[in-house]
Amino acid sequence: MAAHFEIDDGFIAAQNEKAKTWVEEDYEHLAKALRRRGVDIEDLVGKAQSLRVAVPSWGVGTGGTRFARFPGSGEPRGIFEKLEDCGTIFKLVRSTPAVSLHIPWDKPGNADELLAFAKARGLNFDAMNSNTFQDQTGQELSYKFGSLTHPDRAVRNQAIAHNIACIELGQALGSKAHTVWIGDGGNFPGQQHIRRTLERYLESMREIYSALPDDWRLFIEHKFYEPAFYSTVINDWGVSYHCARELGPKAYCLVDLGHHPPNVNIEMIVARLIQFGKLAGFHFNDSKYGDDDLDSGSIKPFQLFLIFNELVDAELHSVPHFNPAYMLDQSHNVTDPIESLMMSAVELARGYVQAHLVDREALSAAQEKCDALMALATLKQAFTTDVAPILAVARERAGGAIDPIGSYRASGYRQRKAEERPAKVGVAAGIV
Ligand code: RM4
Ligand code: MN
Ligand code: MN
Repeated sequence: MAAHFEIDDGFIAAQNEKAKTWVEEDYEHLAKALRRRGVDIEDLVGKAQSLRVAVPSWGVGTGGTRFARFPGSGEPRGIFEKLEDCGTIFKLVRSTPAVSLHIPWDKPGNADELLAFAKARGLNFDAMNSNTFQDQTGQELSYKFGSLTHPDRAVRNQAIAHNIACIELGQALGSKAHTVWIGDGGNFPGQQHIRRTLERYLESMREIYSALPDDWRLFIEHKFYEPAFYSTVINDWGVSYHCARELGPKAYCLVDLGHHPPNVNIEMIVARLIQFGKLAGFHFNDSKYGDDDLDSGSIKPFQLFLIFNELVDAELHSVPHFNPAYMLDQSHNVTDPIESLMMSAVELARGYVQAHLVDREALSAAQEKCDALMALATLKQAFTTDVAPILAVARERAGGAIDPIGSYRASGYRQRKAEERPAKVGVAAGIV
């Protein structure tokens, strides 16, 4: 592959130089304010630097809706170009060294070559994702009426084999987890036998589970509707939890924020899964109506904070089996995906740092005294603290950008990619 444009570290440092004065001023001011609250700002910088968020390979392409997709210029045309963009995000925000692959969308011709390409950019591979919600060219049997739960055993076998192949590829790439999300479900009442489909799911998943290496985890992702509009087989966290328990200790429940009906209390679900030792991790995004796949923190930032509040509480209490994997799962239909993913990674770090700011003694005291107002006020104090200087300093010290989006725009990356990557006719990157 010919040399492709990359943002160099010197450019980021020069951009940072321009912003340094305000960052230092704001950082000092915040350090003083936090000191009054008994908080050492340096601890929070350390926390911000410790948060790791994986980027979905499919998120760097422009997404679309069932109505249309409006391609962006210079978008990646294959897995190597997707990794280039992931490398750029990582360079600027420093919290996203891992990439999650979707198979067969990202199936490499040669796994070693892909691994070397990723390594050269400081990237590694997070959870693998299988795709049995779509038919591929040349595929023998159709998933139109289901995959792991299809009435025909031959279709189920094909879907099982695909999942096992994903795990094998993941082993070659150094991944340690496999995520299964199926589109299986019904569009009409009566279309599917509700209990039987779940029995078939478990039977199929047992085979996949048995192909899992010892140090791997299997993530079950639930979703209450779509593409099936009446019922889905793994419709909510309760079903997911049941299946994870049935399968065994390597199976966990993954929470995609957009996979719940509007107004569901997601932080409650998170707390319960933590309590039961079965939280796999997250597909972060935000939503207003359904699986909108909007940017994290764009619609309900307080909800994002409340989720992190549960996560930090579990971290501080060293809850057994608590080892959540964080990933973004978003569809960028009208923004530059690189900008959205960077902003979202920053939003997660913001929620995480703010959750570390919660005065847990005060919160606990308010809870014990049944002081509802003070409990909320304690959370609000953390949530309303502007931690932007902490996040900026954390990035800068790690070699990233004080202002990731400003620096990205100033670098002209997208324009350069538009020249390097003339659009392919009919390219189908992004979420369908
Ligand atoms: C699904 C689900 C999966 C993702 C696909 C593309 O709604 O969120 O995690 O892999 O979309
Ligand atoms: Mn998801
Ligand atoms: Mn989804």
